[in-house]
Amino acid sequence: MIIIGELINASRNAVKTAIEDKDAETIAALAVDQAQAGADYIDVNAGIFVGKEPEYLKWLVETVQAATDKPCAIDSPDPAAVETALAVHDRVAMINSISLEKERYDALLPIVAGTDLKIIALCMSDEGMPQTVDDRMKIADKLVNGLVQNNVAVENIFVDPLVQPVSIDGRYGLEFVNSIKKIRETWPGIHTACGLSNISYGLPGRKYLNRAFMIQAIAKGLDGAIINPLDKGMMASILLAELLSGKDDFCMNYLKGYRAGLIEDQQQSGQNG
Ligand code: THG
Repeated sequence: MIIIGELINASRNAVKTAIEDKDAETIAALAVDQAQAGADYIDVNAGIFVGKEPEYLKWLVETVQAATDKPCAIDSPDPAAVETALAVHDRVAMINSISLEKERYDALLPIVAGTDLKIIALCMSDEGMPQTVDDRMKIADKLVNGLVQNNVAVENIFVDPLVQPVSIDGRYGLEFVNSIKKIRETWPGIHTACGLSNISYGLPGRKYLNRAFMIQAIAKGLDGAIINPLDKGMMASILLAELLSGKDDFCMNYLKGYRAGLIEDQQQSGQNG
């Protein structure tokens, strides 16, 4: 599983304050903690700051890079902000994300064309949110073809079929995981990713729903996720699902996680139970 740590997001109050105060120490600690917990990419999102997003995103990238050796996932729909952040990024970044929304697509495509950047392709268009597997596949088809025709390797594309709350429509979970399966069958070598926690929006007991959903998605082939890697219960769920889906040769990752104390009753350990 390719883990994208979600915690450096200005929609979280502590992060919003840290950005406004240019408090590099707080941001650096979030980057280091997530990297140590297993994050492969550190998501940076300053989307709530209208007008200042490019400046703030650049500072976040600089601060994260000074603190860890992990690359960033640059989380913005604004091509100007992406470009500013990329200019100071000194490793292979992930762009989060391109979509089929025309303005965003037209501006981001030239930025990623012919590069070896990792790119999340979000299944969203100007026609609104996709509902079914078919809706998602139609958007994914255009996104993947557009990227490949512009010399982006299939292996660098992460299709995000878009998670929507199961409290709004009881089929949203199913449509999502079935899309994961279809995407992985349609384009061998392609990756998938998602922001998972939307599934539980509007319901109590969110972390349990998120973990169960993660297990179902991994069973269908999900291999990337934007999550809180400090949630030990979620990290345990990932290890268990990958082991049971034939993705953990000789149980190596499971045993490593066990030794690190992930596989235990989270309530008794007092961690994120
Ligand atoms: N797809 C893609 N990118 C995305 C999303 C997506 N980026 C934004 C979002 N969705 C994913 N990122 C977050 C970031 C923070 C939170 C949720 C999703 C969040 N965190 C908890 C909080 O603030 O309380 C903290 C985590 C915890 O303690 O459990 O809410 O769908 N491509």
